[in-house]
Amino acid sequence: MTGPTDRQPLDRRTLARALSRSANATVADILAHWQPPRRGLARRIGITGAPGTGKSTLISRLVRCRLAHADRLGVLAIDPSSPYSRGAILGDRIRMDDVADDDRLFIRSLASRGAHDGTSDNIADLLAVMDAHGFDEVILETVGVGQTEYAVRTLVDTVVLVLIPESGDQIQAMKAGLMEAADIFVVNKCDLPGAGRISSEVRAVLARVHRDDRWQRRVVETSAERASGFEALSAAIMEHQAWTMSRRSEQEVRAARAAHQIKELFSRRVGELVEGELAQRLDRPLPELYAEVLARLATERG
Ligand SMILES: Nc1nc2c(ncn2[C@@H]2O[C@H](COP(=O)(O)OP(=O)(O)O)[C@@H](O)[C@H]2O)c(=O)[nH]1
Ligand SMILES: [Mg+2]
Repeated sequence: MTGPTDRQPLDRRTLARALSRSANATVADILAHWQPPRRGLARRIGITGAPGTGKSTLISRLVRCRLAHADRLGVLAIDPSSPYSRGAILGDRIRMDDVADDDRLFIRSLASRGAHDGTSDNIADLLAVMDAHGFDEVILETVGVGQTEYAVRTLVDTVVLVLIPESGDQIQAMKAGLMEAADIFVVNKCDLPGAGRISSEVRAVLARVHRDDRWQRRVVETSAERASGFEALSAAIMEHQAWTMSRRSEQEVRAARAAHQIKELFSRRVGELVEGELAQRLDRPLPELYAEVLARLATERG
């Protein structure tokens, strides 16, 4: 998947502008600015978990390991509460000086429409922009609030769920579906007391929750404080990537991503109509409304 000779240098300003535009775009804007993927499939790694579990900090450490495997590495954080900037995660002591100036790395945090209610319906569009810019790998940070994990599952190849020693109650309450949605479980901040107990609890839950694809889910302990666990996490990601890629062709992955994006675009376009032009006319029988939405869509050109 790597091969630096066949691509143009990364145009950071164009990319940054395209991402900002897509974060707030209407469906018509997205279609008007669509660009084909520039190279082979980028590996997509989703890092999800509750706010404050240390995802941004973890990613700033993980990118050092991932740069060994990518000539062009992107990080997209759909979490405006701890934005990245060049050199630091804003509001955080932890610096990323030794990677922030690396030309192979592009980091951006964005507010996503709906990010707070966990729907984040335009993440697919943002990832498509990254594809158009020829990344080898994209790491996506999302706040895990239930719904997002399921959306993220279909958008990325590898889902990493970040937990911390204080997540005890969360694990008890965790839905089986959530445990199924993740491929790798990180017990982060393992410098804090109780990390070992959480790891065992996660392993116990995993032993009970069956997954029919038979991937052996990993539990990895990490700590930015102790600078430990990131190589192990990176290795687990590689293992899962190899495993998943050996089961799905590039064509199948592309088709799944396209299916997700087209469904999102239609759902949003219908939302735009229902909340816009049709808002005053919703008191009609459902079949009539449906027919009107169809008729309107039929007059549109993508
Ligand atoms: N003790 C400890 N604190 C950490 C660690 N990693 C991050 N933190 C702290 O946890 C807080 C939240 O981190 P952040 O990366 O913004 O979390 P996010 O909201 O999940 O992205 C910050 O104050 C970090 O300094 C760690 O490994 N150990
Ligand atoms: Mg964050």
